[in-house]
Amino acid sequence: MFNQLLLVAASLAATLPLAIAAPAAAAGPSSASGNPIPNKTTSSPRVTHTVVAGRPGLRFDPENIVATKGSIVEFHFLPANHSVVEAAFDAPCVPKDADSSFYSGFFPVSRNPDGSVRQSGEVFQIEVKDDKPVWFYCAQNNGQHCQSGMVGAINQDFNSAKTLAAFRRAAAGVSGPAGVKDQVQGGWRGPNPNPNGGF
Ligand SMILES: [Cu+2]
Repeated sequence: MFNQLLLVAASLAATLPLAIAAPAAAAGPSSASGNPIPNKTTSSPRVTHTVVAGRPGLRFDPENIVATKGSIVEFHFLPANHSVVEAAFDAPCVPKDADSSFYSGFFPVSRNPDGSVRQSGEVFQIEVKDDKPVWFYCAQNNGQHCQSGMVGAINQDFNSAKTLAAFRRAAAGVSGPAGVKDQVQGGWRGPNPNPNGGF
């Protein structure tokens, strides 16, 4: 009887440490194999906002863009020959006087043989640098695109008087031709990565 109790105690003593050790051992490999945090610090992919210039008519579509800092605005160009130029709010149809302001150059593109609309094989991309409003227009003077309302805004402040509607009204009153920069700047002009974007 006494020997049997000893045996039970001995077997308990033998199994208990194992029972306690098991969870620790199970926890060991996962912490030791270490997946140290990277999943939580990986930055999310950039958001790209597609804007089509020239559809419908003399418009950017969309013409009001809300974009966070670091995201990309990618302009696609329809026939016949549009452009995008950054302006200051108080001077629509005039290139913004800043080295960092953007100017895309022109994108001549013809329609398909069957008359349907296609887009330029090139796009113009800009990076949104901060949360401040950005104003832009098309500098095509054949048809006075800027004065006709081919303007747009990124991150306009709806609580201020500086709205896209006010910018468009001011553009309509510009008497001279719309201006351009000397060269493409402030963004990236290159092959269209998404020829169906915006369609
Ligand atoms: Cu235009």
